[in-house]
Amino acid sequence: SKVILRADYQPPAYWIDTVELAFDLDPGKTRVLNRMKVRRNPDVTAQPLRLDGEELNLARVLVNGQGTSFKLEDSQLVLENLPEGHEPFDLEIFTTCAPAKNTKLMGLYVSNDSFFTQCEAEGFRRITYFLDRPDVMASYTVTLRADKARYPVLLSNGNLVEQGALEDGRHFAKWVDPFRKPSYLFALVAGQLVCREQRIAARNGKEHLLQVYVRPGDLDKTEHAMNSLMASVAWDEARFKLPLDLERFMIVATSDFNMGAMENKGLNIFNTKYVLANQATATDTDYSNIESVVGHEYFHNWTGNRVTCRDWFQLSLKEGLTVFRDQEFSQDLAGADSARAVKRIEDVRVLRTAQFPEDAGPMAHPVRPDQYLEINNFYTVTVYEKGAEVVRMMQTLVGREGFAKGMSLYFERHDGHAVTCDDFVQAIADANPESPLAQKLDQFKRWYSQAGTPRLKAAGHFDPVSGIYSLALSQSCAPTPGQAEKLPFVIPIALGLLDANGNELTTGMHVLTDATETLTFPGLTAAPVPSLLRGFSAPVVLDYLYTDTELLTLLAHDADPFNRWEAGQRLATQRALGHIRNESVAPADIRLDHAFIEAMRVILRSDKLDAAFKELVLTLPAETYIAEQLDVVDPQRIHAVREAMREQLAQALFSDWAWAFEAHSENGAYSPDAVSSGRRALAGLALTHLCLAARSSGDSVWPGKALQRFKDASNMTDRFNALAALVTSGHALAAQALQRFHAMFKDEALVLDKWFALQAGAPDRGGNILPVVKQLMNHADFTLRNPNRARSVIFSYCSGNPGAFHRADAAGYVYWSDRVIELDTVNPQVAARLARALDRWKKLAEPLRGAAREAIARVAAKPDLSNDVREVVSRALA
Ligand code: HT7
Ligand code: ZN
Repeated sequence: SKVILRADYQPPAYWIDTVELAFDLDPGKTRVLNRMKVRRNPDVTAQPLRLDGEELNLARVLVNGQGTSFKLEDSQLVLENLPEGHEPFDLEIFTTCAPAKNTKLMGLYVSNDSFFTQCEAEGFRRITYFLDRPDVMASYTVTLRADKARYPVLLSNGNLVEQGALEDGRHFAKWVDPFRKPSYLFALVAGQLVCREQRIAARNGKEHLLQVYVRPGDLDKTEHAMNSLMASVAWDEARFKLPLDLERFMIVATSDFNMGAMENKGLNIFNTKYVLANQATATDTDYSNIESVVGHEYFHNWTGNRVTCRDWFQLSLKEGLTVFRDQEFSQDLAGADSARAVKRIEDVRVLRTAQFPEDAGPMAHPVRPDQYLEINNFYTVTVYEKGAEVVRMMQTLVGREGFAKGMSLYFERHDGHAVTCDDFVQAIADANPESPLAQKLDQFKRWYSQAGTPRLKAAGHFDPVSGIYSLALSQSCAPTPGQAEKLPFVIPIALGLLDANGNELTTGMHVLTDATETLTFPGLTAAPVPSLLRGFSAPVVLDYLYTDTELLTLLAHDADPFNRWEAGQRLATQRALGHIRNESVAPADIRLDHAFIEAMRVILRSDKLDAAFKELVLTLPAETYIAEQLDVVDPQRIHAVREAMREQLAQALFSDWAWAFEAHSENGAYSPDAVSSGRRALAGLALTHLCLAARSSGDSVWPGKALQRFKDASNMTDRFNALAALVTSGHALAAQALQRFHAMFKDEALVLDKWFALQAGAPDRGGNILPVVKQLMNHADFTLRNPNRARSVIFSYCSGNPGAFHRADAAGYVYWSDRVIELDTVNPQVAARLARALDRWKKLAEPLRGAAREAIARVAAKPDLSNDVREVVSRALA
């Protein structure tokens, strides 16, 4: 295992034109016959053919029907005596593998007695020997054979061309994919599945068959996924003129899956979490995640599948672009401007709480990384979410129409090919030659090559004599691993100026390209309030020393809803930081000022704002976000201060919360639309605060109401919010509610995940959570082998509950290292994600810092670690 460098890219020495795969599916020993047409790449000097393969048993290799000599070297099958010249030759390879033993869930594996595959990024080599790299695109024909009673459904990519019975109760199905594809998009599924079907007609009148496959019993949870798929097809046609290019498009759900979903051509495979929903089992958040993941995978059909990546360093070519597309899709579906803004705020919240820390930590890497040891470690928030922000900036710089034109040019140029991030930016720029993107193209590309979050400093000065307001801007970017010096970025800054009464004086867009620039605004009579980086127009940290008065003006009046929310977050963050730093005041004695509380009350009571927006404003910044604003971090203090602030808001706004709860609780028919889900979210937040207030007052009215609501709720959102209100407020009624919840949903795996996660993520009171987590792991329903279940307990504690995890006695860290080591033997990908929980250990206050280092060193000292975990822990210690 060695580090792979982007700079070392070489085109393949051979091309594989066609692949005929025949599977005899058996959980213990599956036989795979792989017949390929291979030819030398005329552009590359002659060399042996090196095929990738992992955990395969090789039985036979034939070249043009004849046996041939071969070597097995470092997980590669090396063939030296191949026909000369550039004519295609037949290569036949027969191997077996053991799907039932495959706990890594990469390649071919068994889940609930069905077969599934996961080939991205390098899983196809666990199925057969192959040039397992995305720039080798081939045409696939696949024959599946299996026991008919046990595996009645046999699926692969493309179209079903033949099926029938075989001897001994077996049957077969033959699938032909009309599109050439890289091996990572190969898929097969076999098992006892049922499906919801929908026939649709495209704009050109062509018919398509859409199918969502699930286990028998789950069919009543497929309507929303199907609706989301139909909406995705319609949206891509309407917004980008990109049609569905297949007669048949299938989604299959499995409960054992490393990630969210996979865009295999015509046969998407999904984690059940992103397919199954009905009002009794899924929350509004689940509904909205399903919509965006179904959209995301569908949109990959063009951005990823029709045009794919030349190599894995270009991953953001498909992922950043496709996240951008799914974000736009969800915004467009949300409808009203205010609902779009809510979605934007949610996306930025993810970026700032997850990606900004990544960009400041040991795993920081450019959107287009330069090196990796294990590519699975680079399916990151940087490649995905920051990548999406980079695409969004392109749209901002060329305009919405210009961007659509650029997309068309991109497909005109590259359809059917494996290309690079540069090719994408070039197409968008070439379609918009007058745009600031085209004019600053090379500089813009630094967003792909330089890691780290830029800091944008802004300082205003008003000269009452000349009436000129000047805004001095400067940008910088801290060093990241391997990149000491950074050059200036192209930063689009959407801005507005408000007068002291909140009236908008001017708005505009400035594209900052130099390290420092000063903007001037003449003709003013008083110092304005600047509203900067509206809509979060660039993924940067904005440093502007806002006064409370300015922030209160923005919170009350800014025409840009994002910056309205942002002003509220800044007010809260400033207060939290002040209290965290002032160690002479115990969290219990913290007092929030009148101005802040009143501003929050006004938002909560507003008759102009949507409930969803209010919920976002009234939610305090996350603990991880607050931690990023500090040089030295004491997670327990951050937690205590944030909790104290919540309790204060709970008490000070008690009657307002009570009003909010009553006014937003309704018992009409359930619908997951933006307005209804916003109302439920606000009612849920209100109930949490009412239970928190009861905590200090000792009053049991609201906890009693929460329990009643928990029992009576007609949908999972209300039920779960009520349960969470009891659990997070630490009320005695929580125990019976939890017990009842488990009894109600004992057969619903995804609901049990919520039950586990809620307890592992609950606020720590006197160190009680770690013992709870250990108990949960002993629960009959717990298993380390199922990634969703492992995440629901272990990740909810180690990554989702900093106040409980960072214990002074270091027991949280010992638990973490034990789990990383244990998980690594089962599923290295999941283990490596868990390993990232201590990424930011260097910021921790002593003695936590030393204890965390020791725990990481303990993992690193383990021999035989996977590349996945090895890469994460060695970077952390570097
Ligand atoms: N493109 C998909 C990535 C993915 C994946 C990667 C590594 C290991 C397992 C995986 N499952 C899915 C998901 C996506 O971005 O759409
Ligand atoms: Zn994706």
